[in-house]
Amino acid sequence: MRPTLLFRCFVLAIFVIGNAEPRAAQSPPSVRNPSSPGVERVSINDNRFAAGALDRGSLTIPLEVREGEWHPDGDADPGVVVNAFAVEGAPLQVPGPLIRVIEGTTIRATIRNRLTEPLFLHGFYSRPTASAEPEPPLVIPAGAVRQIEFVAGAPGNYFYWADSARDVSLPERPAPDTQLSGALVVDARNGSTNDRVLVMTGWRDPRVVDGERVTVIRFLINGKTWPHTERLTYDVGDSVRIRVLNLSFAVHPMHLHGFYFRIDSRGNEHADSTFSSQSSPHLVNTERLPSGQTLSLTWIPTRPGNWLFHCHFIGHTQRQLQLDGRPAPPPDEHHAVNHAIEMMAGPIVGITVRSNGGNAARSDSIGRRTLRLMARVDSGGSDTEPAYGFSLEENGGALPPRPPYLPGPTIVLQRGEPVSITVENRLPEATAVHWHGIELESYYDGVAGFSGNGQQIAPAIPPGGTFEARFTPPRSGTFIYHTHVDEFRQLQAGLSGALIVVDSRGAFDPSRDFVLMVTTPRRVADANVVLLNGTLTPDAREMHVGERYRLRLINLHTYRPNLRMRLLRDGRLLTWRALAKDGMDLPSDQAIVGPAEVQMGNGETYDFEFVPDAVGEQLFEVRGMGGALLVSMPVHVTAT
Ligand SMILES: [Cu+2]
Repeated sequence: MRPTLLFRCFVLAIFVIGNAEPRAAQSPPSVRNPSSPGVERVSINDNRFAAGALDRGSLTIPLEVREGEWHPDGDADPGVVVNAFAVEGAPLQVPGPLIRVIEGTTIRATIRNRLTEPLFLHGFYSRPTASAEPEPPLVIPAGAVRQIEFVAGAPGNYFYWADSARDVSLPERPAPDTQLSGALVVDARNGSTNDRVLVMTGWRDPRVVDGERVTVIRFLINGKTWPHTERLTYDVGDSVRIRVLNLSFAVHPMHLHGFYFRIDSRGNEHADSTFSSQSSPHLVNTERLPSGQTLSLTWIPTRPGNWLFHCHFIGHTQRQLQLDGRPAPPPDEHHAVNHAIEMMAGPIVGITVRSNGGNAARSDSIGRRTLRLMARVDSGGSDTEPAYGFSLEENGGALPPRPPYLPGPTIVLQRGEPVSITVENRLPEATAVHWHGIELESYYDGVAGFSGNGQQIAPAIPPGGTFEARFTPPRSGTFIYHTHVDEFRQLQAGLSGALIVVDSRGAFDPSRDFVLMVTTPRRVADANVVLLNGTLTPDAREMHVGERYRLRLINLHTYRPNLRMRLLRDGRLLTWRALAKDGMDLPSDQAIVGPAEVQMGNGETYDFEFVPDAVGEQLFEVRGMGGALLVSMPVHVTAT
């Protein structure tokens, strides 16, 4: 194992913890080896089948809570003891049994508490609630059983959850209670049930290993971590419908590779808002999903291949400590070939889209604009905190020709113009580049060891190697290019940049087009601030009164999913007009003027139009959770 891995595990423990401190472990870790004799195994619930018995408008569902051994990684890997729900007499399930009924159905549930502590049960009530708040929990003493009857109200994605011993909020539950969660889906009378329900949970266990305090963390989708999560399979042209419920303790900005998806609803435990079919579509490729929130999405895959749907909080998708607190085992020597399977973990779903027999789009290199993107070692790095960066070459000389290579050069492409970008790896380690937000063929998508189709899978680029990516960007907007190999390390080292697509190449004017990209500082010592366009101290920019400026905001930080970007004068927010989200132009009813502030998860981009109306000093600032100022950039506004 490289020394950097151990160091990174320590760093990760700092950065993947959510906003609520878990209770310290009172007892030795409850980690069990596979197949501990006499211990009940928890089964994985893929949420495809509703639990309970339906009869003439009533659902009868007998539930109980017991203790069992759950295997969040592979089935042959160690497990941990957790409390979980089961249909009475049936195996325990993580996530809990799916309760799914048509609106108006009466739900008759019994819940038996087989734990030795009282159970606090949340979520068994009609929606919407009278108070517009979640209803208080039902307390079930140890060993007791309770009956609950309620009518499933408004259609939507809801959930139930519980904790034992003492009642805390959903994100504050201690490790053994984190999997006491299940989906409660209420379908409209005429609604389609041809969809998938993905319940995201989290598990974290603080403990002391070899005298050091560590926190072991897992983020799951339907009870498993990548690569053990279910692989979803569709055909080109299918209508993919997915309901995502974040019942974990952290924010997950969920990113789909290669396509936009339509957000159809957003909700929480007690309320859901379905966007009207009359309103304009909400099209994104990344949606920030805080703890306790839900969404429904629709997506029609039009290109075959392997695609990822994953959390873009990179700390969550990095390999974690083993369940007992020891460092993750070293990756196989061939991980450069098998990167996606070996080097990623956590809340990731792989989606295979099968070709429907039509010819795949051809991508020969005739008539393509040719660029060369070089991943290079930058100045000022160290073994534990490497400094990497990109330089860009077209028709000869590279920009920049020598260090520093931070920030990554902005790549400006023209909509509809075929491009070939050869990525050349001059690093001492493997890498690959993902074209984040670009609608392209899977093989060029940049997830080493995963992107591609059938037997043709894109490899990582070994040191000294190259990979040619070919695509034709179909729309103008603000996108990102970044490494998709060993991302926590390589992104922090500097391997990212802005990818701007414009209607015509001359349309990009850096004096009016402001790319404002936030990334992680290279040194952990700078972790209380962030980089804006590659620097902690950005130079002032100039604007003129009455002119139109396009602000292209990008959050590509590895672990700050709550950044607030603001534009102020004299301490007061200015106003701007929303133009685009994730590179997709907003329909006119969403392209509205509002206060110049936006909250951004990792992997999101937003475009705003700003017209200064007075001379003076303005400030663009980036703040974190709790309002801490992370970086700021002065803007001088002068007369035209
Ligand atoms: Cu996440």
